[in-house]
Parts: sequence; C-alpha cells; structure tokens
Amino acid sequence: MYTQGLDIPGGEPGAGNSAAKGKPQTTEPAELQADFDAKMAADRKIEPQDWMPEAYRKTLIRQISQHDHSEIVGMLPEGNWISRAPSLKRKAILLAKVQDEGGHGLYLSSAAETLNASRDDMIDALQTGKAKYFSIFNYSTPTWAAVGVIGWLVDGAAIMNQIPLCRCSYGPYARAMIRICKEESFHQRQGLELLLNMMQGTEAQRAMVQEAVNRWWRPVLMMFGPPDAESVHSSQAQAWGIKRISNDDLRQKFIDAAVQQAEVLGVGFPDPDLKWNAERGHHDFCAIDWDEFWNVVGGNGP
Ligand code: BYC
Repeated sequence: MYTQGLDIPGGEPGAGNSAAKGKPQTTEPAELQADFDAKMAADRKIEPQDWMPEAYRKTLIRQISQHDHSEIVGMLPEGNWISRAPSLKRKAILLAKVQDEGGHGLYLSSAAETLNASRDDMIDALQTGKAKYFSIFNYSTPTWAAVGVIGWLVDGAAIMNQIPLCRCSYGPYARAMIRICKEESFHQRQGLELLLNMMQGTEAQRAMVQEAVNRWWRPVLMMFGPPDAESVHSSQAQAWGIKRISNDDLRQKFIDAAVQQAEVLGVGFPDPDLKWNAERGHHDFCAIDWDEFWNVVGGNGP
C-alpha cells in the first residue's frame, strides 16, 4: 500500500538556505511567488538563496535525500564483493566504483543541506523507515555475474533516469547530477565489459551471466518508479522542472537501449512479450508486477 513518505523538518517556510535566514518569510507573498513562477516559465535555475515555495523545497529534500540514501545503500551489495573479486584488475575497478558511490552520496547530501535539511534528520528518516532508498538494493548478489549486471543494468537504468536530472530546476541538484552522470557512465561500461569477458569464457560463466540477467531484469524495470498513472509526485515535479521525463517514458527508453546491448552481449531477457513494435517505434514488454515493487519498498523484499 502506498503511504505518503518523507517530511524532513528544518528551514524557514519559503527560505532556501541560511543566506535567507536574516529575512524570515512566514507568509508567501504574491510577488515572491510571481518571481518564482517567472523563473520556472523562463526555465531559469532556482538557487539556495532564492525564495521558493515550501512544497518545492520539501519535494526536493524528499527526492534528493532518497537519492543520497540509494547511493550509500547501493555500496553494500558491491562492497561485499571487493574482497572476492576474481583478479587484481577487477578489485581495483570495483573499489573505484564503490568509492564513487560514496562520493555521489556526499554531493547529494550537500545539495540537500542547501535546502536546510540536516544530515542527522535525513539519516534518522532513513533509519525510521520514513525515507526510502531504491528498491533494487534489496535483491541479492550471490554470484560475480550479479556485480556485472549491477553495472550494466542498474547503473544503466540510473543514468537513463539521471541525465534529465542534470536539467533539474534546482541548481545544486542539477550540478551534482552532471558530475554523477559522468561517473555513472564509467560504472555502466565496467559492468558491460565485465559481462562481455564472462560471455567469452566458459559455458558455466555464460550460464552465470544469463542467470543473473534473469533475476535482475524485472526489478531493474521497477527502478523507474510506478506507472505514470500511479505516480503521485510526477505531475507537480514536472510542472516545477524537477522531473523532465516521466517514469514510463524513461523505462521505455531504457528497454529499447538495453535490447540492443543484450544482442551484443549474447544474452536474452526473461520476457516472452519483448518484441519490436514498428507502429509504436518501441519494444513491447510484459506487465510489471507492481505488487512485488510495493512489497519490496515496504520492507518485505527478498
Ligand atoms: N525505489 O510518485 P513517484 C544507483 C517511490 S542509485 C523505491 O513516481 P517520484 C546506484 C517514491 O519515492 C540511483 N521507491 O515518485 C547506487 C514515492 O514514494 P515517497 C538512485 C521508489 O519521486 C549505487 C513513490 O514511490 N537514483 O543507481 O516522482 C550502486 C511514488 O513514486 C522507487 C535516484 O534516486 C524506487 N525505484 O519519482 C549502483 C533518482 N521509485 O517518496 C547504482 C532520483 C519510486 O512518496 N529520483 N519510489 O515515499 C527520481 O528520479 C524519482 O524520485 C523517481 C520516483 C523517478 C525514482
């Protein structure tokens, strides 16, 4: 069941960061709102010192802090493989990637702090279950191939979702995303290259890759969030220029790109309905089990 999530306290209504602290705004005067609306209409960035509606600030804190938690929690399944990586080269690559994820968490918590969110409050919200992290990190990584699949598909999906966030209306979040996306493309490539190597190896290695793809494909599609019709935050987030492309459109773009990469790799996806639809100009795919998604988000994952 969906319940409305995070509500991090802190800050003054309508104020971005401490630069605005000297002039508290207890009301939201029409001129300030009009100025904000004009910036939105002109597609200009909102900066921490600018007045912003309280709901805009809270939406950003919810999304940025959840993004931050996803980066940090995402270090756990991969970090677990550092001491088990099959060669020095793979260990060095994985170490660098996991460190990058920690850095992403740092850029994002810094961006949230410009909105007057404190790290203590954000961590408290995670630990008390008020804040979420990406559902995907509840799935297990029992084989080395899963590490490659995280890079290829999980980071691949993350890039698809994060590229439009580089144009987010809130300056500090948009700028953090530019650097994060550059690093994510290395993450995606190292996963693809790891899997390509395994696919050129033994029969057992190829089977291990296919098994990992089979287990991760559907959960990866859930990363883009619920279908547009059930996405409670989308319309407001799109009106505010936080989200630029809808959950369903990003999911479709990702599937179309992944099918081509799977051909290069020589793996299949576990979906009998996956086929090119010339009329739509996209691949059709089978229905996603959203009950599983909400169960995992609700803490009842595998
Ligand atoms: N998992 O109205 P909606 C990485 C929640 S890290 C869990 O569509 P919104 C990596 C959503 O929060 C990359 N929950 O929401 C790291 C909301 O619940 P609340 C992380 C999800 O915000 C290390 C409810 O469902 N990237 O790749 O408009 C190693 C309704 O959804 C999920 C980001 O965080 C999910 N997948 O859109 C390797 C990207 N999806 O908050 C890899 C930034 C939805 O009301 N975030 N929910 O309690 C976003 O772009 C947007 O927040 C989303 C959701 C597209 C995810």
